[in-house]
Amino acid sequence: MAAEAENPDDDVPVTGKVREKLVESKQAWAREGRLLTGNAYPLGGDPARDRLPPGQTLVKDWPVLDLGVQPDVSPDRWRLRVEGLVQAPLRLTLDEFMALPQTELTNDIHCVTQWSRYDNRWQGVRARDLVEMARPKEEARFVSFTSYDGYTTNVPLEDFTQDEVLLVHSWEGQPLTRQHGGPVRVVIPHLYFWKSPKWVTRIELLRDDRPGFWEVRGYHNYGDPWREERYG
Ligand SMILES: Nc1nc2c(c(=O)[nH]1)N[C@H]1C(S)=C(S)[C@@H](COP(=O)(O)O)O[C@H]1N2
Ligand SMILES: [Mo]
Repeated sequence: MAAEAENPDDDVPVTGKVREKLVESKQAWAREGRLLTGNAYPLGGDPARDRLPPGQTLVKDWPVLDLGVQPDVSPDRWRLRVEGLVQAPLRLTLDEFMALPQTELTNDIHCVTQWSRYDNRWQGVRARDLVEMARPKEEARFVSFTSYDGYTTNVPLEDFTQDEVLLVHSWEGQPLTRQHGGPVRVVIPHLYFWKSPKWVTRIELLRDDRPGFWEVRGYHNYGDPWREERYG
């Protein structure tokens, strides 16, 4: 998977190989509807009452999940672009990103492979602030993310601009490690964690939705953990 070859300063070395077997087995699970409990909200698990979504198990450690490829994004090479249907496209260096207003938030994360982790303390920049800086055009409805490992995912713009959505550079007061997506990843805590791209470099605003890596391989297009939207 190539990084942005047309921009030499965006080019970062990638180590590891995409684990095709893992991708295949996750795809097969999606086809078979594995892990579904049939206890989804609104008939089962209730977000107002239960902190843990249906079918999830609480973990203390923070698992690492990716395609087997971990890009080595040095801080001086990292760029964040906000483009597409915007009036003022952004292209930020890490220093410029760190100089934006900072927010600290604590929230829970839920992975489709059934682990959840409570009380993750993040520091970063609110997604909404970034989007406002880029001045979205009227027609913008969806967001497509691209990462340095070639991973893509998608969410509606109105989900990306919710209060609790951050582009994070720190976790528990420490810089986000490379394995968890450092220097900067997205965290969208109200959706399954595959919707939170690590090593993010491009945020594109779109009129029409553009399903990402897992979305075209059988995962749900939206991914609400309370409704057990694991597969689509
Ligand atoms: N760039 C990128 N982002 C990604 C992934 C990936 O493979 N590449 N995997 C997704 C999945 S499936 C999950 S569960 C979370 C895992 O994040 P973690 O390794 O920090 O727990 O990252 C998501 N974001
Ligand atoms: Mo995941």
